[in-house]
Amino acid sequence: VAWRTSMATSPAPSVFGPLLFAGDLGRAIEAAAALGFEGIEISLRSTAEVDAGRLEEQLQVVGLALSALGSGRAFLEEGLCFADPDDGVRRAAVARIREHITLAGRFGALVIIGLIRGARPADGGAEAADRRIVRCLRECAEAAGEAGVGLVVEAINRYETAFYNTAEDALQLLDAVGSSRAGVLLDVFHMNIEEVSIAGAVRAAGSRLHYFHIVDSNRWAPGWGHVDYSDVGEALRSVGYAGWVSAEILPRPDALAAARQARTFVAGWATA
Ligand code: LER
Ligand code: MN
Repeated sequence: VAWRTSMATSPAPSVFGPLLFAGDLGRAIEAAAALGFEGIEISLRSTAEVDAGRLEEQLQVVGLALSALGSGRAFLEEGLCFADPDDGVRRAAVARIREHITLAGRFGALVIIGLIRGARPADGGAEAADRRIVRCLRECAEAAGEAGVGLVVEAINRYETAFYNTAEDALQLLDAVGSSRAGVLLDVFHMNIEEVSIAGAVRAAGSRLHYFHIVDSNRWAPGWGHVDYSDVGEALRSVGYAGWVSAEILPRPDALAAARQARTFVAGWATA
């Protein structure tokens, strides 16, 4: 197998921790290319944070792809989300994703639907919040379909959101949305908290697994925690996974050391 390896970064510093070289896209691109990554993933609050033409040029020079655009920062930093009872907030959240889709289309990248779903239902109205999420996501899936862009729904642990914590939850959301094109994103950090078995979750997602966040139990680079990655690799192979493995990891002990560990780790792991 040849999983393509990516590294998650951001053009701006963020309260969202597991990003490398956040605030310095140039440095992120340079480091990723030098270490042998094939792509970068960009966590974007808004597409206004990047100049698409310049990004295209920067990536082209070093031969990197854009694997995916993250969207959680729009929630964490601005409170935009699908679950919000306020129409205007939901519309703004969907508008952001539409902009992400347009930008992603230019690069053949996926768009990640994670925390943009929201964190908690307002006033305990879980079912109403859920209906809003499904409706918003349906709109995004339609826009993505028209643009030929892939959407991935990420399962996120219970401490960050009440909505869709496990692979099974994320698969159910896809079913509710009814999009055959959208897939799930599984993140080893979240799976370590939520799943009975990480390998089991990967197998349950099967061909609907379209993107994968590699990271260890402590959110450090893979290999620096206690996840059994040989199990994870075997599960990915068993479902014929052929997508990206993207390192969404804390910059510990520092960004460069973390990036180097992730890249070196994948080199050994993916061929084991
Ligand atoms: C994002 O990829 C993630 O893993 C979440 O914890 C926050 O969006
Ligand atoms: Mn993730």
